[in-house]
Amino acid sequence: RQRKPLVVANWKMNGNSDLVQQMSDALSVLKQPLPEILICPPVILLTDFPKHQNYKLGAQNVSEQHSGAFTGEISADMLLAAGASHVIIGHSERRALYGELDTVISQKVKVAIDAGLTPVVCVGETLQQREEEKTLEVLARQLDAVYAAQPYLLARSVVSYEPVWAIGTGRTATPQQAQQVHHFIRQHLAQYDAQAADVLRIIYGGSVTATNCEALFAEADIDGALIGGASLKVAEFSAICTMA
Ligand code: G2H
Repeated sequence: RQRKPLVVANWKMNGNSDLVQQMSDALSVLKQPLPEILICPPVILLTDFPKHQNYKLGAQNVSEQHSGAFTGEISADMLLAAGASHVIIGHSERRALYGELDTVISQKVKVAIDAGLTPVVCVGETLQQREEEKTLEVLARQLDAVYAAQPYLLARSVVSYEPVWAIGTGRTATPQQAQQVHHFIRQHLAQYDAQAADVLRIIYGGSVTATNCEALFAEADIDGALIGGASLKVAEFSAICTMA
């Protein structure tokens, strides 16, 4: 495979320093070859992780501002200083629950990359949009918002496809459904930078488990997974990493 698989743990608003220790210990004994592994805990836990491990660290959000009077926000530079190399941007929970629009998501991607963080840019359609056969249109809009005006950002990004109807619901897209969308995303982005689109990691998120991950990873355009619920279970997350 030309693209190294990437497995991302999105702890969301869960976890504590005990889980940090347990997860770190479990991952440290996994045998090679491993995928690239990225843990995204709540930011306050970032500095609890031991340094120089076989995984990287990321945040789940970042401010679109550099510094200043923005109460409650955390900047890209602060994330870097806390040990993060990556940041999840535009997760559907940020879009739906915190009103993040395409414009702010686009700014966040630019600010993250300018600071030296790799963004994991999340896109995905709701159930209603899928049923109205608007999936590809919605994805194109979400992707264009980030890359149309700033195509150079593509070469520094990871994209995550997360159908909203599959998140935390136990309902996964079938490997074929996901592959179809991943292929569309790669083709769509090729108009901005064909070479970058070819090597872009496009990972899948939405109720991924140790049981369903292998079939997803077997698809040509699925380069890994973004895992929520199952990433809090040390044994299951470790197992998923060994299968990627
Ligand atoms: C999608 C996913 C991880 P879960 O949000 O980002 O969560 O695996 O719990 O569906």
